[in-house]
Amino acid sequence: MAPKENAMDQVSLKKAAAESAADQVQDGMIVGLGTGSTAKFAVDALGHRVKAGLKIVGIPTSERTAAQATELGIPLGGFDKYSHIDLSIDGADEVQHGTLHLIKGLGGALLREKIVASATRRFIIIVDESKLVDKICSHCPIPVEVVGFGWQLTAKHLNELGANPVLRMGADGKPFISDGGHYILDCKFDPMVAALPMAREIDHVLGVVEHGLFLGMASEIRVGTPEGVKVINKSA
Ligand code: A5P
Repeated sequence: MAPKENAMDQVSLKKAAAESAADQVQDGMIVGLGTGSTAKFAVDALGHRVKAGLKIVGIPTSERTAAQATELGIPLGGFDKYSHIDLSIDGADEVQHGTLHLIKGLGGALLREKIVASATRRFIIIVDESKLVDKICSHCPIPVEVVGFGWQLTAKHLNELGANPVLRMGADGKPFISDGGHYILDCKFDPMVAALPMAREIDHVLGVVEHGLFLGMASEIRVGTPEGVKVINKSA
């Protein structure tokens, strides 16, 4: 298949997964709105449903998503008013078969994404098949959000864990700054079967704000495949 055709297919598979997740949203729900190219389709679909009369409040995981949702007329709220979220829909960079552990944050929104996910009752992840892996860190680095002050020392300590950290740069050639005002170190560890020990090690590095390992958080994965959207549940 020609690369362009292949890319088009991937877009429609992401869209199908996103729309199937948006169909799960019901009237009256507080909904976590994810960030990234797949989550964007889910927010679009919710925008259409809101125009058709669906009553929800969205809690966005980034300034980007907040702008998109506002444009679409989706009412937004925050944790000043709501302490739980009924359902969140977000993408992922890797999903581990079996455990449903995730890497998130290549889009730079991992901190807010994790806060939203942690308050969520049903966390639906939408991906195409290319995101499914047997080992965490098979294709992607683990994004680690760090404070700017002394980031070089934080990087050094992460490197001692085998992270090979690379400071993420923005399109302007300057360090990428997250919505929380932090830097991101992309950490390409060797592929691992058990991610929990590494998550604990990263948690203890001074200067780390949060990392992109989302362990045990996903309730279900909706995978866009050429045969239709496949749903993988946590217990499966
Ligand atoms: C944003 O910070 C990320 O966690 C995204 O949700 C993740 O990178 C998936 O993005 P895509 O749907 O664009 O692949």
